[in-house]
Amino acid sequence: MTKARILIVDDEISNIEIMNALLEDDYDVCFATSGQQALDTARIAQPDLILLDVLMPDLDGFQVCQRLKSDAILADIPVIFTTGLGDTEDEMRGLALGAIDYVTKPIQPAILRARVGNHVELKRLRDQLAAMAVTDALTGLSNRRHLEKSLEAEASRLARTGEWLSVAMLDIDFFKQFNDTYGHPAGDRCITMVAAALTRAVKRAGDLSARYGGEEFACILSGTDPHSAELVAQEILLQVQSLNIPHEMSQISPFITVSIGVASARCTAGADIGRWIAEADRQLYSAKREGRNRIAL
Ligand code: GH3
Ligand code: MG
Ligand code: MG
Ligand code: MG
Repeated sequence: MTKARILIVDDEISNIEIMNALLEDDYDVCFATSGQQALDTARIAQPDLILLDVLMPDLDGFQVCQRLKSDAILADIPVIFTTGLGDTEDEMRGLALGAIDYVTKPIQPAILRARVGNHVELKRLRDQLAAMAVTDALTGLSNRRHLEKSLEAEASRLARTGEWLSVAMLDIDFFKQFNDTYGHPAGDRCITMVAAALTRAVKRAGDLSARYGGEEFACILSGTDPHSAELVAQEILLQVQSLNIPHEMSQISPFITVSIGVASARCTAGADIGRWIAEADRQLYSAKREGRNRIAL
């Protein structure tokens, strides 16, 4: 397991040294000695936890916390205030700003380590949960919900420039017979291999592949016009064919194949993502009807 990263923010070097000595064996520690430097470093280092001094010249810890919490990229990083300010008001203010904990100086080594340990563990579990919520467990691809959310975000992003967006839907051919012939566990392995083939074919930044249902997949091809989408779909067909997964009961090939439907449209403000999904699905149905192992668009 990689070490969690902790950002220590304090305008007094001696405080940083004390905390670093307590944490450096177990964590990947980085530092900042001012509020502004803390914000810059947080953005670059993406720490798992921030130990934040309150009293600092210029931007103080409360202001830094406020800015962290109102920044979408940084808001989820847990913040523990470390401060000489011991009174309840200050502690309440810190917690109200979204800090997860508050420890007072002088630092009690065992307490600092225990609290840091607890919050790092919670952060790790939270990250795991967030990843699971968007991932298909069998294939490791995105799940359907994540694909739909991403499609919505991508379509509205591209609407500003009116760019093309294409969606490819694919479905494994004669998969019922595959399961019947080789068994359900082999079917699962086949689905996983097709997912890997898909990942090899769909790899541009902004693209996304998902398991849409049982043996159905969907891809977002961002900024991709119909011609380029067809090229990607051809690459998917090739990648799946070259898996050479035997399928003796397929009516069209000795190996596993897929059929692909592609929908392309220029993005416009407020466009419903259903139009891509429904059209790709219609085209997929055409590809099946026209003989399978092919693309319809
Ligand atoms: P077509 O060429 O028309 O697509 O024929 P098909 O047999 O593939 O038909 P369809 O797409 O309707 O069949 C889906 C089959 O996929 C039915 C189901 O048993 C199987 N399946 C769905 N999800 C899973 C899964 O997670 N694992 C396995 N092993 N099989 C699955
Ligand atoms: Mg200070
Ligand atoms: Mg199907
Ligand atoms: Mg099928």
